[in-house]
Amino acid sequence: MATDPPSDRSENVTPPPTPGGDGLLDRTTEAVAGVLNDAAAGVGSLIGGVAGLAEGVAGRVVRSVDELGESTLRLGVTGLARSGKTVFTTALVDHLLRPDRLRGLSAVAEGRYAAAVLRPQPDDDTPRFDFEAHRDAIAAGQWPQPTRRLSQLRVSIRYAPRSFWARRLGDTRTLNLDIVDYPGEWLSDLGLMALDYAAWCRAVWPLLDTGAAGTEAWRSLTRASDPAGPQDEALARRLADGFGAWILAASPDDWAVRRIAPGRFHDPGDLAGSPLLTFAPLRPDAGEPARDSLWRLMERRFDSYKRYVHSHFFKAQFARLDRQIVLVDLPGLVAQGGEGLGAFTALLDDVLKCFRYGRAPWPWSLLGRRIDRVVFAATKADLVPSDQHDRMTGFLDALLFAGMNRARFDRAAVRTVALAALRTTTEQTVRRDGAAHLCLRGRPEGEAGDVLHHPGSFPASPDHLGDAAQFRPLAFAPPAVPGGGRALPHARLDHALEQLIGDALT
Ligand SMILES: Nc1nc2c(ncn2[C@@H]2O[C@H](COP(=O)(O)OP(=O)(O)OP(=O)(O)O)[C@@H](O)[C@H]2O)c(=O)[nH]1
Ligand SMILES: [Mg+2]
Repeated sequence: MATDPPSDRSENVTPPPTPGGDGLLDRTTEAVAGVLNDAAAGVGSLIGGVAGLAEGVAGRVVRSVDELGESTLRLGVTGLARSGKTVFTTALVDHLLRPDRLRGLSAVAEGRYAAAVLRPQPDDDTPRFDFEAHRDAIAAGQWPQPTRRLSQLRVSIRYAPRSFWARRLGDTRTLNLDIVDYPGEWLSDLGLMALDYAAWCRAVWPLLDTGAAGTEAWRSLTRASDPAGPQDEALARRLADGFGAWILAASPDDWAVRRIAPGRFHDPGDLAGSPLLTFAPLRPDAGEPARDSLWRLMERRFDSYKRYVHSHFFKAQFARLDRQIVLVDLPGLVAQGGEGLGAFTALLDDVLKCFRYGRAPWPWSLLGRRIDRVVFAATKADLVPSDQHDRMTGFLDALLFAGMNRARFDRAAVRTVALAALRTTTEQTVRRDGAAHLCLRGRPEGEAGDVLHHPGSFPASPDHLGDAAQFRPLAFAPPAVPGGGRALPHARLDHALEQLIGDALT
């Protein structure tokens, strides 16, 4: 509904920031029109350029059927830290349990979706996804705590098949959907799998010049350590601890470091202090060090680490996934100015290689070729007015162009979508100076009341990141839980779900 522009006294309007302005507090409404016009102009050409990219051709339903006649599908949910995995998984399960907002899922739209329940998960050695605790946090108006480990939950869905005759015979079926939430950082180990210790050291070495303040001592120690020296455990420990601190001190968008960082150094969990994580890079030009050298000790542990992540994660979990959603916090990435985007894209490209069909090169071929549907989702789309959502997907399409093209060639269905697992804002059209502007209304985190806000213009493509100074999203708190047992608000979560599991419910 169109409304008159609110006055500064009666409403808290946040128009888009202007370069050089004071960002969120800048109330220059003319800037709204300029930025929106710019958005409209850029988006058409971009969408034209990427149309059809995400077309998938996989038609086969990958699922196993057990002795009860129930089928099972394993869905992986991943993304880098804070990309929205826990909120997405919580919202997804909540919607499956009360599907009144899942009209984009064909089984719901066609009246074939009966009900879903939570059931014990199949893998006793995997932590359970704590759905109830995360749902309670959201209901209390808070975001869930960070997680950083793999967890799993089984949702069993009862549905009627699409076939007319099966329905006439009263046939209903059960799909066990096993959702596996795991840190995207672990996928950076895929790159490691292809390297031996010497090649890894050569990849890390040029990055030693860049490093956050406080890591100089470790960098000097690393440069000074003699690879041919004795197997000194205390030195190995100091080098490994310093290496871990260097990784953690790297800027969150230093994707070059993230790519070569062994995934478990980010969050060692049970592996903290174990020999598996007591390795670090050494000078890669040391020739052929002796068997009892520091180099050989590090090399052995590097190999043990690779074996561990291969058997405990890639083989035990990753290779068993049928479908995958990768969450990307695009508003966050763009708001940070997109620094390091090249290496981030390379990481996403590595992720896409894992899902390749056909001629997957080693080490990806070791992982099996099970996944045939991948959705890359630009999350937190509720922080961007919906008239700019095409820009978000266009941006993601452009980032993934090469990888998606290759995956499509290899007959995997790869899609991109802009979604909000939990919509924290509603939209309101504000008219000013004869122009209509779509603004967001929501409660900023830590504040009591709602504000009306415009985040500015989302850049039309990675090439337009220079314009990103004009984009400033606001962090909103979770919305109040709707009454009457209704499901939480979302944006396009049902469309992503249809891409991921729609065919398994037919
Ligand atoms: N507006 C909005 N914010 C979201 C949404 N999903 C996540 N967020 C924000 O992103 C933060 C991280 O979300 P999580 O779901 O905890 O992210 P994660 O990927 O599980 O993070 P780790 O467990 O730390 O790896 C939340 O605390 C929210 O601030 C969403 O749908 N909309
Ligand atoms: Mg989490």
